[in-house]
Amino acid sequence: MERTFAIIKPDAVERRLAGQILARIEKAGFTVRGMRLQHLSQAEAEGFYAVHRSRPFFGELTAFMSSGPCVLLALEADGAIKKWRDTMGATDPAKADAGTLRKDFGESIGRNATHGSDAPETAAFELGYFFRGMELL
Ligand code: 3AN
Repeated sequence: MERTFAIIKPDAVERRLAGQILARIEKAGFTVRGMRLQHLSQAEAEGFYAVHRSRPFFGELTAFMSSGPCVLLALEADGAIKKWRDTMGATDPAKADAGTLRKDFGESIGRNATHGSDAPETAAFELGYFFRGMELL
């Protein structure tokens, strides 16, 4: 079993899509091991996305991610990291495959409904950034 870190982003929470996305997560076979509603500060979003600091969209990205509450999730499944990336679809909803979350719920490359760790090292960093060990059940 593997764990990955996921976010239901502020655009999706604001549009009241969190319940539908959680239902899709459970239907896909993930076990939720940690979950919290949190409104990130700009500094917390900047720390989370530190690897993207030099990208031109860093300011826009961190402003958006701190614009409203999001749902933070620890998800478990066999091959959870790839499985969750596949469930989300491509970063740009316009390029995402039919049936993926970003295709169905994303509005744009920035407001794309969900986040998922892209590798074991990032999953470990991201899970540890937002969850203490005793919060993961
Ligand atoms: P992914 O989240 O699929 O791994 P990355 O690593 O390319 O995608 O992008 C990191 C974050 O930055 C994503 N959450 C995405 O929504 C956002 N992002 C990527 N490209 C842009 C862009 N051109 N404008 C605004 N936000 C972007």
